[in-house]
Amino acid sequence: MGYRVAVIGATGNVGREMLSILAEREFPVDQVVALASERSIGREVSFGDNDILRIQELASFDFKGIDIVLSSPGAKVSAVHSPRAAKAGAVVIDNTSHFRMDPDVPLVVPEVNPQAIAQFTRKGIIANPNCSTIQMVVALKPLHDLAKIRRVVVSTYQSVSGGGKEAMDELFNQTRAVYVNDPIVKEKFTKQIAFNVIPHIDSFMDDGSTKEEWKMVVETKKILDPSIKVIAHCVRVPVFIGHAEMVNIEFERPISAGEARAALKRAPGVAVVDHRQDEGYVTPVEVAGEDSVYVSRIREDSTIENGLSMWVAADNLRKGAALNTVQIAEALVKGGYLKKAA
Ligand code: 2RA
Repeated sequence: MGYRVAVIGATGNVGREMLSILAEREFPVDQVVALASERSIGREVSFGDNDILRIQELASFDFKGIDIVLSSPGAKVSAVHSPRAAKAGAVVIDNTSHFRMDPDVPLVVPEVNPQAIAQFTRKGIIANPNCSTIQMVVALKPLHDLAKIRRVVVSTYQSVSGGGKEAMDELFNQTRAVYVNDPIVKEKFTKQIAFNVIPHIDSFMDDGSTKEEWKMVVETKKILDPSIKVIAHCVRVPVFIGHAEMVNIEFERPISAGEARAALKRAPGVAVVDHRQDEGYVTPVEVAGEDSVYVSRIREDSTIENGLSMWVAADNLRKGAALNTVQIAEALVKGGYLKKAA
């Protein structure tokens, strides 16, 4: 016997991945409901290899009797429906930016701050961090435990799937257009994304940073340690799935590349592939479909005291989104936080 689970945004990139990971990891379910907006009604999505779920309308869905909600629609939709589901008695794991910085909502990466899960009782909601933050903090945590991080400078190389299905289509269509000499059509991205890179993800803030960059700063502080200083540079690249990050770290005490490599090898959720030779590192194309956060190119930075650099790559739809939400659900079950399955 298992739990009754609802997935909000079930037709999106992350929603479909949530359904597939729930099935793949054999999450104990009695019933799975796939919810989306009115325009998706009648569509079907797969749950595992054998089950097909018909999309139900989110707006009119009654959450009574649902134990867990995994939610990944737009932030405005979550703002309305996640509290509605929590009020009906479900525990909501929300993948939008809406609740992440709410002091009464824990922001959780199970390998980093599992203890925060217990705070879900305040609002019945747990927030899933932004994809680029998740993979970075999984790799930073074992290093912070080793030598206390003072400052992080991160540059991201983010795939278009982070922007949704339309963004993936735009990369595909523009790439094709370049080859057949058709006009480049821009809808989702502000500049051409095919054969280009764009230093702009999400809206601009007053200080000149983008919201994506701001998220990496404030979320890292909330999850890992408020004393860590972070500056982020977030860049969209013409890759379909898999985000990569070049992370430069300043510690309180010296730490060798060897010590860092050993700590990362022991860390949960991390895979180290770091051979100083051709192919001795991992790229986004290779991490698509994988669960781990891959760390490569670990080296000391002699330009600052106690400095280290590393390359971090992960599947943004899995560990950066759907997998992390399912892992939170698993932690809720393991921690005895949910009503015992009937
Ligand atoms: C992106 N951060 O890659 C988003 C997805 N959560 O655009």
